[in-house]
Amino acid sequence: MNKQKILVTRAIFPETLAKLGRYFDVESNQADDIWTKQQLIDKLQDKVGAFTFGLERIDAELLAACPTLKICANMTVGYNNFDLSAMTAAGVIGTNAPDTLTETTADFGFALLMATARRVTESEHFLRAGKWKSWRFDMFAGSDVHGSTLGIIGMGKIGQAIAKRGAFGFGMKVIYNNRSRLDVATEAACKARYVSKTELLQTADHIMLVVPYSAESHHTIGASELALMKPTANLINLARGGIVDDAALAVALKNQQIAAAGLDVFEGEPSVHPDLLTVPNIVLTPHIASSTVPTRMAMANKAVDNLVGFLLHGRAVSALN
Ligand code: 8YV
Repeated sequence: MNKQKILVTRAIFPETLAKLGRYFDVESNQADDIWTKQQLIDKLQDKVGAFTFGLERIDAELLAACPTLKICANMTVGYNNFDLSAMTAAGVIGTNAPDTLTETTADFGFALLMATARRVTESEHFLRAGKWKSWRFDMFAGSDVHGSTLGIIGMGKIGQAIAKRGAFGFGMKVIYNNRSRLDVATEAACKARYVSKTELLQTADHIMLVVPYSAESHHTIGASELALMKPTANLINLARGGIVDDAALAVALKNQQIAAAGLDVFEGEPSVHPDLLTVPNIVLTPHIASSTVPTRMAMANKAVDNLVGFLLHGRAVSALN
């Protein structure tokens, strides 16, 4: 029997392609070309499945042009690239990769928080530029992490893993805001206290954003929220571009309205707002929070399991619709 045809839209581990090749006739993109929407549509013409990376907009227009498509399997947790209602209407399922990157992303949240609070990249640039001539009492004096107040906006699995690191690893007071309050046992396990968004903005020393992107969470942090933050506070975004109004953040950083920011995600990435590149009190990374080899491998394996589960056995392991 002929194998079913699938498309892998970007470069991936050779092991992942080998695994997929056991079950499917695979067209891959190891050159890692960035396709236009029309190129993606053309490549999907005879395919029943797509291995996707959270970067390809799967909407009504694409679905109407790809009648053979049955499943799009993101190797990511976030799935704001899927128009799920259009997919459901077209009879196409979307899957994501839950429970593969929680701890790795929480680790990175702390990497960004530590680097931001302790001005790691700013001081490294200074050193590399040959500007370090002598010791000075306030050289790159930052803010403490231990014992401070950590405010988490978005208390899903990653938020909870960050809360535990803060409370138990760094002795931080953890407050959080979420669409719905956690049950008492989960709050106790994270040693976290529910507060209003306003209280969180006004009292946290470090604010960590881990909410999924949606129309509702667009610009969760804009000029008015930044105005509520302490002038000594740090803001960390490892959720999605668009959760923060990057232009407003650049102004707040420039005016030292807040102390510093650590950003792994950007509005319109891979483009970065030019003003964010010129302020010194910022740590910038290119959307790498989940990027360790074992975690990226686990994410890829989950997408494989979804494609195999659905196309060969009629059941995806983590269907979204
Ligand atoms: C991905 C992520 O690397 O899984 C997610 O939601 O944010 C990251 O792990 C990213 O989505 C790639 O597009």
